[in-house]
Amino acid sequence: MTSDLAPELCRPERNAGCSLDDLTKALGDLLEGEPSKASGAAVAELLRQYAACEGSWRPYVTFREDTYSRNLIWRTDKFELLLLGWEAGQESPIHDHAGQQCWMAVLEGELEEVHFKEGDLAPAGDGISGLRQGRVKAFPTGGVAYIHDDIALHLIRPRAGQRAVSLHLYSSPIDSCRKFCPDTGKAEEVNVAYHTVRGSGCSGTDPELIRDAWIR
Ligand code: CSS
Ligand code: FE2
Repeated sequence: MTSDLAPELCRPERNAGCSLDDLTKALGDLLEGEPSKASGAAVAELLRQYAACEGSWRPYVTFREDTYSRNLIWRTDKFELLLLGWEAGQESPIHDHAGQQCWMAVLEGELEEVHFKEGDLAPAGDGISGLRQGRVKAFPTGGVAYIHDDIALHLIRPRAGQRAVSLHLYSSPIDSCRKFCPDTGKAEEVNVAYHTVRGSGCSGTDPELIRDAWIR
C-alpha cells in the first residue's frame, strides 16, 4: 500500500545489529509463523532479555505532560511493539485489550498494575461500582507482565513520584479498546493513537494512515 505520509512515519527497513531491531526480528520469527509458534513464555523471555540489555530504546521514548506517551517501534499484522513513557503521577485508564495478548516489560523505573473485573460485586463504599478491584502488583525494572481479557481488566501507573518506561507487545495490534469509568464501571470504546513513530512526532496524524504505511 502506498501512502502520502512523511517517509519517517513509514516502516523502515530492519537494521541488523541494533538490538531493538534484533528484538523485532526475533518476535517476528515467533509471532508471524502460520500457525504461530509463539508460546507466552518464549515471548516473555525475549522481552526479559531485551530489558536486561543497554538502553537502545532511549532515542525513541518521549514524555508528555498531558498523558503517558505511545511510541511505535514496529508493527505487522500479527504484532505491535510500543514504548510507553510515563511521567510521575500519570496512569492509564482502566481498560481491556480488545481480545489480544499484551506483554509489558519494564525498561526503567517501576510500574504498578491493578487488576479489575467487570461485575457488580463491589463492596459498598469502595468507590467503584460495577468494577471489582483485584490484586495490585509492582513490576520492577526488568520485570515482565502479561494480561489478556480472560484474566482481567487493568490499569498501569508508575511508582509514586517517579518516571517509568515500558515496552508493550500486543498480538495482534490494538487499534481500539474499551476504557472503563472507575466510578460507574461504564465502558466506552476508544481509538488509540501514537505520539511518535520510530522517534518522529506524529501527533495529529490519522493513525489509519500510519497503519496503512506499515502494511507490507
Ligand atoms: N494498553 C495501554 C497501555 S497499558 S498495557 C496502551 O496501549 O495504551
Ligand atoms: Fe493495558
